[in-house]
Amino acid sequence: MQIKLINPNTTASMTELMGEAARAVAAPGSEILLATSRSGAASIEGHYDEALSVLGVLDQILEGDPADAYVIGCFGDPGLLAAREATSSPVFGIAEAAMHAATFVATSFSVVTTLERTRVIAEHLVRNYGMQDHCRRVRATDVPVLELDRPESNARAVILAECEKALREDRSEAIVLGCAGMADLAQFLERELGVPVIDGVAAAVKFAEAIVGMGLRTSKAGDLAYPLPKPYIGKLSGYAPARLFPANERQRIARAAI
Ligand code: 2AL
Repeated sequence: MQIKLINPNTTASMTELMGEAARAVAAPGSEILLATSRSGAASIEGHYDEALSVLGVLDQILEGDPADAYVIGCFGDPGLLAAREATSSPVFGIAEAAMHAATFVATSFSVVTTLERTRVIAEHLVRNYGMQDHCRRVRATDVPVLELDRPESNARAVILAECEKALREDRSEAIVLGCAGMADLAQFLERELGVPVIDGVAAAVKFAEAIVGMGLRTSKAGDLAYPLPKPYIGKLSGYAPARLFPANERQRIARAAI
């Protein structure tokens, strides 16, 4: 199966880092296709960055042959529900996947994320995903996303110290990593901390394999149906559902018939 891993930020080295984490856990029959957004911010660290990243994510879903599943590799899960509308292939956000994975191996977890200003984004997701009973706290480290990508930075030590505080002060039993750029830290942190440390990229890939393996697709019976055809104007006229979705669906039907 083909799983397309989309980095909603435009930093290609971060896509490669996520790709390594994805391929390390992927089953032999899974092909991980890497895609870096071609529009938007170098790193996503706030509501504005995040809102503007959604078009780049949708571009990656709408172009080319459909993948069997998509993973949105940013902890804000930008555009997750819009992406689920745009395709019937299952779409996974790394925050949603990581939080669900954590509940299978611990009754409580803490999220350790990047900047203080992004903490509220993760807190909103905790509520949206009904994880309030499991997530003890979302902790910020004030490590900027692009620092995670610099080998000489002290990000690793700062994140480890915050995880240790989480276990001590929150009494959490697992850590959810709150940024795709932390994907390469999971094993190191797990060794140091002695509790499950969940990277959402790996979790999302494994959930994708499971859901596709079960033959499940996104329901088109309700709010996740293809967007209603209507005119869009201005810069976004090319995104008009009337233009995109009939063609997209024909492509899918043709592919399914092969
Ligand atoms: C992220 C992430 O995963 N990628 C990015 O650019 N920003 N999330 C975060 N909390 O900083």
